[in-house]
Amino acid sequence: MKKLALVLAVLMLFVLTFSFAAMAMEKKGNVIVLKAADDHKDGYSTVEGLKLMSRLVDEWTSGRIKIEVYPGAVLGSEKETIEQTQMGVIDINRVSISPVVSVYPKMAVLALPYIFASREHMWKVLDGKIGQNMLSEIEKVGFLGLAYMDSGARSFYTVKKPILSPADLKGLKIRTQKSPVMMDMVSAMGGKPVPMAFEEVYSALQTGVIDGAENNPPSYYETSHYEVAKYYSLDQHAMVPEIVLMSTKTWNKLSDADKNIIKMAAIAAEELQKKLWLKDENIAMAKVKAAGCKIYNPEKKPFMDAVQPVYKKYASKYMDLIKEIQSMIK
Ligand code: GTR
Repeated sequence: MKKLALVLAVLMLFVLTFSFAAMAMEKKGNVIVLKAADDHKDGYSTVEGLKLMSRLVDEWTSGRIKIEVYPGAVLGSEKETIEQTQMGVIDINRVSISPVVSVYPKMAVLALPYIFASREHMWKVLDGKIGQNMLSEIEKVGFLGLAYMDSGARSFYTVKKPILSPADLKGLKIRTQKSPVMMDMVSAMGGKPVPMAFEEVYSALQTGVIDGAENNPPSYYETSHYEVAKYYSLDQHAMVPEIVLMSTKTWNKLSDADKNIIKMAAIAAEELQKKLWLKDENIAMAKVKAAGCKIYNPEKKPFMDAVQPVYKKYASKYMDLIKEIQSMIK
């Protein structure tokens, strides 16, 4: 009996693996159809980037490769879509680097609090050897990176009182992305991290399940979190880049010429998104101010001091990398 169960389980695993592999890179006649996921809504800069990528690939392959863009987390929440990209169920996926850390721990260095001194510093690292090597190194875990996108800086927003220093976070339940490094950061500052899917945050803020969350201005605005958490403290604790992932299962089935086209289109998407980002940040800040949100600019030093334990934790493995990133500030 036990043997039969084992045989059945192995058979099931085989069928599942086979069908997932078959799912990667769907073909409709001679046309290759790729699914691209994003947890932001239509109109958000990252989605606009993916849509440009789709148009360019269509044009450059004369309609031989189509990229269907699915915004609004319709293919699943960020963590789920990362897993589905590893399995090849989703071909292309634009995500924040924070949750990628769970499957590729080295990426934590790019999500560390205050690791980047400015947007220029961040892009110098991403466009340089460190960032570019990581795009291909992550292939080990089932996807490669095609391009990065901008996500500005993340800051805290809360329902009942503003966060003016780490002491104000004491005892507060703060939603984090499903990411060890973001949870470590909130704990180090004295808050209680509550990992939760992006789509669940609005109602969690509304019902008091959490006291606050943290994100960049365009996300704070797009999700309407500003309606329920009106105190926005620009401590700018993390500039976490975003990444466009491509399943290796799909990638390996493409010709070199098609790989090149997809890579070039992703780079064009990155360029567009970076431009849109700057505009969207200003629009979001203006909108939330007009809606009556209270904006604060707390002194950053106490927040920087508070996150030192996070550096200690990651330094044991990635000290050289951290030092190299820090040496690129100027
Ligand atoms: C945003 C990011 C999303 C998601 C979200 C979150 O800044 O663009 O992909 O990671 O944060 O906090 O879950």
